[in-house]
Amino acid sequence: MNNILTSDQLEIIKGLMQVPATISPKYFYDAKGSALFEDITRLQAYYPTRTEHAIMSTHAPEIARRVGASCALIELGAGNCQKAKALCELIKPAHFVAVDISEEFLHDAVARMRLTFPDIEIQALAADLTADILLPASLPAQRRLVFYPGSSIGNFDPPQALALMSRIRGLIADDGALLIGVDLVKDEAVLNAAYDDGEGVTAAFNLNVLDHVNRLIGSDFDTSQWQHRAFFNADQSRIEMHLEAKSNQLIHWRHGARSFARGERIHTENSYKYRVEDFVELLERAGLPQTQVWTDAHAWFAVVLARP
Ligand code: AVI
Repeated sequence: MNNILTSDQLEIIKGLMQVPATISPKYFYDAKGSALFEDITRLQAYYPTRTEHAIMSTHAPEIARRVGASCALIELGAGNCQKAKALCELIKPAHFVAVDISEEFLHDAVARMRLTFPDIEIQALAADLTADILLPASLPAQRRLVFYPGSSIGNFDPPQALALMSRIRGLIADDGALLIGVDLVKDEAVLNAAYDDGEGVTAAFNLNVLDHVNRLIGSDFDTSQWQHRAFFNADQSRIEMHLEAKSNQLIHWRHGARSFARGERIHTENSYKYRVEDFVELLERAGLPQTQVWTDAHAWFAVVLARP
């Protein structure tokens, strides 16, 4: 590591120096964190993934009919492209662009997609969704469907979520659409269990961010001295995840240090939960007023198709 800090290092150190300290949830997703997240999606307690999947399967014919064939499909946060695979089978797009922050992860997933769908033009795009999304120049000016599943929109604060929806509105022009999954407000016990599962997988996922940060800034966090905390904050309508110090400690990194008192927390993630009407209003404010909403029998999760 030389003396010039990368933007990741600057961002992490700035967050650690704040009171209370923060680490952006984007640092969850190193190779181990991505694998742990996949484990989370298979947990009984973590209902969002299977509930979204069930909604999409139940309403597949209607979704396909409303979306139409031969569009350019753009998936945000594509990851292993599993969700896009199911959608490609359903709507048979002419083009598919997989967008994700992790280029490495995308590379293999896109290679597998090309083998599965030789007739679809497939491209990978590494992009941070907090900035402008510059689609490949070679993508034809064709009706676009942006697919943003998994309720990842919940990891943005409402103003950031509005900004992202507005950028998506710009990407799809007047004839395109957005298909998005959003997690809904529900019984607190269900929410708390989903983010503090009995098997400790979410705890391992949260703690792993400290190992990743250690590698990124050369710090000396010892994960055995921290514990996972997750709870629903009803005032903010969000799950909050934190790491809480089990002892007083001084954490060093190259050219810096910070002390943490026992019980002090590092805020690592927010996961906002919406009421359907509030999410629809957000879409309207982003210029996407025509909406179709599908939910499950418990109304735990919603899949929304939104158009200008
Ligand atoms: C990626 N994102 C939608 C997940 C969520 O539910 O907010 C991340 C997660 N954090 C803990 N469990 C899952």
